[in-house]
Amino acid sequence: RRLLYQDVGVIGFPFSKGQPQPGVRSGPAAIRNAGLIEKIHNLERDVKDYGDLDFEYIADDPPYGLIKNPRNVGAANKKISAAVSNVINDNRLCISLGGDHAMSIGTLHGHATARPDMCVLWIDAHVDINTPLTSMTGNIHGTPVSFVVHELKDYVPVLPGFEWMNTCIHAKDIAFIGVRDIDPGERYIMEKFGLVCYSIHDIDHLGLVEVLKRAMDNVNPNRDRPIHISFDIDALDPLLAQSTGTPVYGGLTFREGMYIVEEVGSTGMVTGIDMVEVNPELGTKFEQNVTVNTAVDVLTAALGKRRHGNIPTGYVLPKA
Ligand code: NNH
Ligand code: MN
Ligand code: MN
Repeated sequence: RRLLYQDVGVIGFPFSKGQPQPGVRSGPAAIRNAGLIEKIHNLERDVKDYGDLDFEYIADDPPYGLIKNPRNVGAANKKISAAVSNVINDNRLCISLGGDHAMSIGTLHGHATARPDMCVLWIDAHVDINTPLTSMTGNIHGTPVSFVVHELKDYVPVLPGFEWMNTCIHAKDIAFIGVRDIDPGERYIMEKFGLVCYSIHDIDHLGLVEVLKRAMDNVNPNRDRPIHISFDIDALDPLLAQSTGTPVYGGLTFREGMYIVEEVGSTGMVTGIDMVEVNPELGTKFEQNVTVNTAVDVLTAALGKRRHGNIPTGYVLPKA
């Protein structure tokens, strides 16, 4: 299958202001230390490491209603958006390493700036579509989708720090998979705007093969649009991803997670991937290793590593 972008760019966003646990800042370093760049290189794809963005700290950042750190999160996402569109404009598939999920305001905005025809698969235990006014926690990582969907524009106030921002996708351009923890306001928004959501219940009922086929038919019926996969590690079961801020029991198995990214990756249309909410400071050392290694496995599978094996190029079969 021809790939829309053969070459890969990796960029790290050591960012934690969208939720209260600072350790998620170490996600990009842990994922790199587990050998991500080398493993992508081994897939015979050119890979460029753009390094980590650093974010200036805004000391005077009082909450907006319940919402914490609006200026820090807004300013960081402005930089994230520019960084992601820069990678994609270099004709590279952009891998964004997080960092908490608030950074996907910027990754989606930047991706849509470079590729306005892109669509989104949001793989998460949560739907992250609280508005700043429905959020019960005040953590922006529970709200990123509300900032980017055109149809929600009238329901999302312009937070301090977000003046630069505009909405960039339609409600019909995003599908959620793996959901099992949704707030009342989020459920209401999903119904009102007809957002497509496949919960863990749907996977139990229909099977993942059917769920993924339906999700792709919803957002990308002709398989001709660039795809952004926003992968929250908490989509996976806590057995695999205990080192994350809000684990929820009964998640995707390792095999289900791998199947999703292998299948979507094999369309050749993936142009952006977020790997978020990996917090290498939570859990035991064993749990940290399992979580980080699973994140790397998901990313390499999305880029073409196949469990049935990849045909080696230039292989010479030794003759007897
Ligand atoms: N829905 C909750 C909130 O808005 C939890 C969100 N937590 C996440 N999202 N990890 O992926 O705060
Ligand atoms: Mn999330
Ligand atoms: Mn989540």
